[in-house]
Amino acid sequence: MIMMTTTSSTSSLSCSAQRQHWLVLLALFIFVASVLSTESSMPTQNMSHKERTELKEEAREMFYHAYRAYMENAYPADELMPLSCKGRYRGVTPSRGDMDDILGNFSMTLVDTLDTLVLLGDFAEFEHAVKLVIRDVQFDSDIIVSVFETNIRMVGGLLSAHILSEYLQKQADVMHWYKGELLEMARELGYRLLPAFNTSTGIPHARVNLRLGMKDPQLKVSRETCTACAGTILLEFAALSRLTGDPIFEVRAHAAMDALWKLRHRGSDLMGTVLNVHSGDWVRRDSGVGAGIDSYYEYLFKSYVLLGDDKYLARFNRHYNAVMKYVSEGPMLLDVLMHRPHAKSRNFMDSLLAFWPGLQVLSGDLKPAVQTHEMLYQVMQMHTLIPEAFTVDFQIHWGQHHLRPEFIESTYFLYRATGDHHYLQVGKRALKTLQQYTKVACGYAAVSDVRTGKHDDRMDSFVLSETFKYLYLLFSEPQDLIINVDEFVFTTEAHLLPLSIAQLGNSTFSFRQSDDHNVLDFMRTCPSSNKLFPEKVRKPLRNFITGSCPRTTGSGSGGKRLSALDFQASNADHLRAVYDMGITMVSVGDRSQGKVRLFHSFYNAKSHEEGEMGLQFMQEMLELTKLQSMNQLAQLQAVAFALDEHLQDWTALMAGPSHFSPELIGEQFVEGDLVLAKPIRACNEKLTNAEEVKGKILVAERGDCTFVSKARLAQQAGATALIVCDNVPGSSGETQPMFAMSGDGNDDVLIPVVFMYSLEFGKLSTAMQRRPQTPLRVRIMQMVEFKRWQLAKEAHQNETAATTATTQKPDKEL
Ligand code: DMJ
Repeated sequence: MIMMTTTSSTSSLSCSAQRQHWLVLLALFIFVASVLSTESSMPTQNMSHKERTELKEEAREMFYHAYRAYMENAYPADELMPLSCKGRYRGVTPSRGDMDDILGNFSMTLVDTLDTLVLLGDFAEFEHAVKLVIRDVQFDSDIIVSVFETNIRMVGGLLSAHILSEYLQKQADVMHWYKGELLEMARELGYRLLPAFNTSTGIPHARVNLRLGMKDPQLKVSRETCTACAGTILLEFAALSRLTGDPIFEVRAHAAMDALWKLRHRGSDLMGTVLNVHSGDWVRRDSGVGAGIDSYYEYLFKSYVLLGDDKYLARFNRHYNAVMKYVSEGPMLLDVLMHRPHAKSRNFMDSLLAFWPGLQVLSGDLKPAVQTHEMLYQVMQMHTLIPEAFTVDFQIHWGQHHLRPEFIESTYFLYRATGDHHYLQVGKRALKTLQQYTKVACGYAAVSDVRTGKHDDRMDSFVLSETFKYLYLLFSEPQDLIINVDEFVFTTEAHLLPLSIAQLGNSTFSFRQSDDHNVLDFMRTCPSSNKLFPEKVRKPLRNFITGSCPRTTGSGSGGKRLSALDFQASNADHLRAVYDMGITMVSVGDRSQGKVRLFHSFYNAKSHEEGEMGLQFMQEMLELTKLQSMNQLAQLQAVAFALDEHLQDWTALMAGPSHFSPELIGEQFVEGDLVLAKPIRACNEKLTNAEEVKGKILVAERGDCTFVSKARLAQQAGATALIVCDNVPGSSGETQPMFAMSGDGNDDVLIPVVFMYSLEFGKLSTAMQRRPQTPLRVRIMQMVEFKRWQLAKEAHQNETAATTATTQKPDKEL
């Protein structure tokens, strides 16, 4: 019998690009191991009907708290500024640069919010709000806006409100006065966006002037747009054409999609993120599923669902296969270069990609959806709120949190697909976290850095149109809702477009299969459009999200052997395969430490063949564990100090490195006296003891500002290194994963910077207090080097002792 123990209690640390490959491998492995140790592997507690109803009502209250704050303090502005408690107006409120291109002084938050009111069953407020929009909103403004944002928030908002107004007229016998005014407004706005489509490729410009079209002199130089910006038009424009009978919108949107498709890399089938609308040249060739491209994929798939055109499914499937081949790395999704897809182009993920599991659920590929969602959930638990971007070892890359909906959206779709109450529990946690950390007196405020929890004066319109809508839907039962959401497609801004739109017909294009799509391409994929007739797919979402692609095989005699690297502890098939191979898993010690012991026995294996496979699996696991600990040790830093006055006897405390400071490699070390920063958080403009700091190693406490800003202050004061100690009492590297501190992308910090948890730092601090008159001398180095140094010292002492022993006669005969 083979027995081994592995652990997930330490996390990988990243200091250099060369290590990226290992990091990916390691992060995957750690993820797998940690899945065993977290609540996700435990049977989820079912949520009672009572609790679910309470949470639904809490989601409703959250919506109203934000909605009222906007209506009472900001309307008719586009957005509420929740800290100043007033409206944000374009051209009036100080500009935030390009970010303000979403604002058109057209009461965006109210328009974006209309259909949420219907889902909440508040027909009176919906009717009132529709009247306000018809009365107050106008588009004839000399303002440059983003085509993409105006389309998804305004055109989409107006269209779904129009559809629901007509629906309520029939179903609830209200709003009899309504005569299609919102549809007319959507048509007008659509026309104002159309000049952006006059490019040689047909791919729309990123921005347009609402009054002057592309004649605005500022737009003369306009060239670049993002893939998502150009590829997230079709749902709204098709609905607009079908509802108004005016084909122009749908024609333009199809043309843009066709032009984009032609720009894919013919070898990899991947797309970049930024392109030139005139030449069609790629400006950024990074290819992932997050910022810059996200909703392009979403609209390919949903265009097929809404419009029934096979070519969009074929295109989606081609891209999807490419993404799963090159971008997907276990549960992670990492950008590659479209023309060199085997090379990762960045080592972090952005929070926008959290929509991807939701899309995978809709397309029927449930397993990877569950995995990526689980990873995101762990990132959320680690940082309280999902940061705008995080590294492959799940550290913060960009610390903002904009109250985005994507993670909750995926949670909702996963719950609908699986019925697993785990997703209700995840939703509950997300809801409570928003309540605790983002609720302010005047609405909900984004967070400028999840490390400090500091609020930002912004509440984007998608908070009301998406975040709270998906939260409410998650906890609702079908009978709570006036409409059957399964009969609708959710746009990327969560606006509802009915599947019946396809029946309105289309006079703009034929359903002919275009030549560049090989039918076999999508027969090989899952779901296969060969088996799924479009009408069937357009039926209730539930019907097409129950299956999942056979992405992994078990160990059964005919199947491929499950390797340790592929093993996913959250995958029931894998657990069964491992069991059949004669391997038993037992959690040891505290589950939170994630220690799992694996036993292998031929007697327990289903067959001799599977027993052999089990043996191989155990050997691979051992190799992985070895790699894991070697890698961790190599990157772990040590803060060493002498236990005696003669600097003979040294001990080392565990510390973590940073992504933004030079790495101490091999025999390199920094030695110096310790000095505490004044003030201890080192966030002010200057240290009050800057003179004393020169030439010493500074100690600062975590909190109030970023790690890198503390480092800059230390460097400015002339410190030779910085130790940041944790601000959470009792934390320790023995029980928590060590991590590498993230920076802000700049490389101006030239002194080494390390992080210590509280218990380890406590030991250092005790040593300092023991000899208050003499400064404590420490050495910062790689932990592995410290160990080597100690071994060499011991060997030397032994040698000396041996030499002495041969030259001196012992006092006693031994
Ligand atoms: C929303 O406006 C839409 O979901 C868009 O597709 C992506 N960004 C925001 C939410 O994060």
